[in-house]
Amino acid sequence: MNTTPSTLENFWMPFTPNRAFKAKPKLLVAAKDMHYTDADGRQILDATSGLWCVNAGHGRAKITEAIQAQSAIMDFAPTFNMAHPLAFEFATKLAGILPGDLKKVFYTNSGSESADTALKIALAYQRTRGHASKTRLIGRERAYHGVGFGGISVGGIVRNRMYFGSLLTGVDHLPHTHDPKLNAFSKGVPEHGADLADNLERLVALHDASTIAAVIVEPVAGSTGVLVPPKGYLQRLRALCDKHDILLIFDEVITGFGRLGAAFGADYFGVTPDILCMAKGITNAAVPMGAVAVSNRIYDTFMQTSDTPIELFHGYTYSGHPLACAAGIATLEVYAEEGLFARANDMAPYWQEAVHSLRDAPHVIDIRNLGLIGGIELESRSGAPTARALEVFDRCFDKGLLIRVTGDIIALSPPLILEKAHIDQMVETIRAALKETA
Ligand code: PXG
Ligand code: PLP
Repeated sequence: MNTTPSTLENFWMPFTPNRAFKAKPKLLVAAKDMHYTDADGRQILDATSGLWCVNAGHGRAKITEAIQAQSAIMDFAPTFNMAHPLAFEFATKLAGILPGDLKKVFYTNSGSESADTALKIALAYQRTRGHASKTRLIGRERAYHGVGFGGISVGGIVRNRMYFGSLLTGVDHLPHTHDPKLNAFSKGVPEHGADLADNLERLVALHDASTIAAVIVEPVAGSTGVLVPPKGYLQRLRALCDKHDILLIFDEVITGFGRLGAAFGADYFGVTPDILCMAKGITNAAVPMGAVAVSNRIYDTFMQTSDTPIELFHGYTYSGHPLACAAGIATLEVYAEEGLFARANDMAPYWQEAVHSLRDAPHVIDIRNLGLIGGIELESRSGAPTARALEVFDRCFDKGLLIRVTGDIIALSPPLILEKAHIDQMVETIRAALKETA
């Protein structure tokens, strides 16, 4: 296989310093289980599951074979006014593991589309049931809900918002839950800050509940640097949403499919939202796919009260793509056959101790973890935020380890199939890279 592209000029890379990358490219050419192979033939241990998505590890034969077989049987079928059996079969299988009464599944192709779809369903639901004034959407500071206009509007990462005009109107934000003064180096769920959920009362007092459609949160904020919700916070948010007749949306694009040691974050925290966003691990990332699960109550409201034959004016050409459904069904089988969600849960205590053993490494100012997620926050260099973490990223890659950095935070989310020896290698490589970094 020729692994050297003739030129790097034409691909505008997403969320990447293109100029720096093209001066010193990092190319991955193959992947199996816990490892990538890079263009130099080196084995790179994957501590990020690609981008939080390859939960069952890379190149799983069952998933590959399902995609290959389906692509030979039927490449594509529309799901507008038409469908194919796998789309229903996969929805039924997803319903089997989804929490509570979240049993109706709308397909998308990514997490961004899932976030925008969830917000649109929330708005249409309020209108359909006769609460047309409930149009306001509440997000959270430091949230990531992808890059669509809905997602960046309720999102809370300044650079993802500031270049893109006025965004959606009628959006407000809860404060984020990160409080290093009280919670630094918390193992698992931090003790302090459940009362931050009470900011929803403040927003209700400001806007009135009759104008608020939905609140959207990530159960654990991933992309912004692993912010674990304080003990009792999500429960409190659920209670306040119930009190004020506001829909609660969980964006489980990262926390879904075993990342926390349960099928969903909702299961882990024992809090069921009204709408739940999925992507990434839904197909083990082998074919792009996302989905939004809604409660039976929401779906039934559309079916019973819609005054038009089409109940929801929304959908994507590739909603329920046959290859994605085939990959998804095979993925759920791999998760179940190998008990990977339980495995993640069993591995979590070892993971926690290993990640927290970096507490005394140079530059480390906080460590956070939950399930098989780890966040290691470094002190920023004065005048050069992100520089230190990017150097650690490069050093780790040179040492055969793929990590993810966001700001000056190292975010880890390994495949759920990992062994203790992989955890040891990850932690020792990061420790060595930190020691070499000024
Ligand atoms: N919601 C959440 C909670 C996410 O984490 C999205 C939506 C968007 O999904 P798509 O498939 O449109 O990218 C995400 C994606 C990182 C990183 O390094 C995180 C994501 C994507 C890329 C990088 O933290 N999360
Ligand atoms: N743009 C144009 C011109 C289209 O015709 C379509 C779909 O038919 C879209 C965008 C939306 O594409 P998708 O359904 O893949 O999101």
